[in-house]
Amino acid sequence: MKTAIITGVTGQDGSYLAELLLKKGYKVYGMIRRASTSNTSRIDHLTDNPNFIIRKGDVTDRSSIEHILLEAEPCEFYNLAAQSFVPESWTNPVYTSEVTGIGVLKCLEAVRYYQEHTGRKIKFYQAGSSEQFGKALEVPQNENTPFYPRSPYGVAKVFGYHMTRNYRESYNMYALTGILFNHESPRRGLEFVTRKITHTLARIANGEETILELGNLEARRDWGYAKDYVKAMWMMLQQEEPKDYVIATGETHSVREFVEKAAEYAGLGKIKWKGKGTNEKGYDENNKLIVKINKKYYRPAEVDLLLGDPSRAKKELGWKPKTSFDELVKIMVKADMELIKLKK
Ligand code: NAP
Ligand code: F7E
Repeated sequence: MKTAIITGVTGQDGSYLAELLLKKGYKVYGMIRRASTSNTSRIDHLTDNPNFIIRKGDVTDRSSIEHILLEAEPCEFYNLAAQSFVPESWTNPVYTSEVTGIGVLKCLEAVRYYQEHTGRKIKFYQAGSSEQFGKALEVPQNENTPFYPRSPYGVAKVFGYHMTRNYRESYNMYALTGILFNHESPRRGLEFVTRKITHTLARIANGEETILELGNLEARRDWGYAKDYVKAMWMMLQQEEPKDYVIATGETHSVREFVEKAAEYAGLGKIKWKGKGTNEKGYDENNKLIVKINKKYYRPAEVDLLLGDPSRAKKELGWKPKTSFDELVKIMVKADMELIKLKK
């Protein structure tokens, strides 16, 4: 039986990856950190599985990583833990660097030490991000595109990427970074733009008096489906040779397009836009105000256009995204419509 450790198992990707590995017959150790109230809603359905083991830990505490390694004796280690919300990284840049950047180094050091002292080998996956490309120096972005991060989060991910590569090259470790473009799902946190849109529009469609307040409608992202993307993480670690891979759909859409599509799926009709810039407003088919702009959602430095080129992953891993942009929006709207109705 193969054993894997997942840090960040309570998050969107961690929960899907845990499901995938359990289905493949793995024993999965999920690292969770202490919270004053329960935050395990994404993995509660897995806790009855005897092959799913939860252990307390924190990637800023190397000893906690070592304890889990010694108990689990894994063959794969997926480091998904991060302070992953970009705006928060301007509010708490040092904290973000400690978790999202130095946390990677602590995992790598713990794995290196474990390997040296036990003689066992571990395959290490680092959750990299398209935010490493930031103010992209070429379009589309591939594994050779230079990095130009635009937030403390992006900088921390670049640090994690270089450390992972250096541990691979210096210590001959099987360690790689998946450079994943945005991927979404009904399990996405509510503050990220896609889920904020689908959840708020579902509330509006359900008769709640609320307005969707957004920032930059023109920002463009390459959005895929998280379930497709965790498969790519696993596929990367099944290769003979450790290599970094870009995982993306190769398609880009604006925040505006996402809102328009989501409104249609939520039964609010075609949005009519009026006004310009921060005064722009969106109305549903009954001329009810449903979208407005709030300056506070603009960022100090924006990443205007991210578009990935997943050719290497297609060729070498045989991976390709299965879920289209339209399907993704539909899945998310449907799930939020059901969730809101359940809550009522
Ligand atoms: P997420 O939902 O925000 O999950 C982050 C996870 O990290 C949560 O389980 C969180 O635990 C945990 N965590 C935070 N700080 C920690 C610490 N100090 N020690 C241990 N665990 C900690 O993120 P996601 O969307 O699943 O993304 C997974 C990874 O991929 C992250 O590294 C993210 O930066 C990266 N990434 C995501 C995307 C994307 O589009 N989703 C794209 C590229 C890269 P709590 O539940 O306790 O907060
Ligand atoms: O923003 C614009 C905003 O917060 C997307 C993380 O998983 O993917 C994610 O980072 C875009 C930005 O994701 C609002 O300005 C407009 O241009 O959903 P987001 P992100 O910053 O791209 C990368 C790959 C990661 O690695 C990260 O961990 O949408 N936008 N209005 C808004 N964004 C938010 N959050 N809220 C708004 O109201």
